[in-house]
Amino acid sequence: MNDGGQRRYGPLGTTLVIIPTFNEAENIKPIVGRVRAAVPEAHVLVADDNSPDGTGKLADELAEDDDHVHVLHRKGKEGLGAAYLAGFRWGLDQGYGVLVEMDADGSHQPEELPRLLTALKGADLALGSRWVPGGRVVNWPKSREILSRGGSTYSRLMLDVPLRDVTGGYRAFRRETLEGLGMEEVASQGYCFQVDLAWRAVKAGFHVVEVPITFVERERGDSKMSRDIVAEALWRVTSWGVGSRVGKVLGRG
Ligand SMILES: Nc1nc2c(ncn2[C@@H]2O[C@H](COP(=O)(O)OP(=O)(O)O)[C@@H](O)[C@H]2O)c(=O)[nH]1
Ligand SMILES: [Mg+2]
Repeated sequence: MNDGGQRRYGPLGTTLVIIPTFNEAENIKPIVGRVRAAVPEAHVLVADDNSPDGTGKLADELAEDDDHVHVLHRKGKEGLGAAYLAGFRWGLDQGYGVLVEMDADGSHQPEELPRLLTALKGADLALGSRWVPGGRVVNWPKSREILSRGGSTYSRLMLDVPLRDVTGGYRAFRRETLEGLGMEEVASQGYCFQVDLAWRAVKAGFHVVEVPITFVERERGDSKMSRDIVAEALWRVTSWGVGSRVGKVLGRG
């Protein structure tokens, strides 16, 4: 990772906030409204996996009334990672300069987005971080906190990634960063998708900064977190870590 000290960063360009949804009918209108109020110049893309609860239709209603709101209808539930990749591709094709990841459930507060974008002015990627000084979590059971902190620490040690919150999903990318990290090869889902992208950005030499955020546990709807998502992250991170160590020993580091 370079320190960014010598780099000159170009202007940010227009921001697209990508919100992946699966069964977020109670959350979609409030979250889109909050993004539009917090950063009025930004556009929003809802990437919905054909939610049975009608989230996609509610998003269409928002898009009808607001030319800054767009909807990507996907055929079925394929996981968070696939929804983001499709959203990124859509945003890059449309020419957006900044692509933001944000959950629909209010955990990532739109009111904190201006701080992420300010940090991105001097970086390639800004990560909203719960585990740097000033970052925190509200209403999380201790078990989730232990899992999240443990997952970040394990990933940091396995992958040599100098970041405190590697699994977080509130992030702002410059378009050049997404274009330069080999997005086409990303196959991981869930938390692992976030680790994968952060690790790729660090390996590609991009300047990654962490911005403290207050993460608020969802009040409405259900979490899609599952044992499978945790298991996927554990095995992938372990195999990447072992693979990269073996590569270094063989001189291919
Ligand atoms: N499009 C799409 N969105 C998903 C999928 N799984 C989760 N999400 C969304 O990803 C965001 C984070 O998921 P969430 O259930 O809150 O996970 P948690 O915060 O780790 O408990 C929410 O906006 C979900 O609606 C999926 O398979 N497809
Ligand atoms: Mg959530």
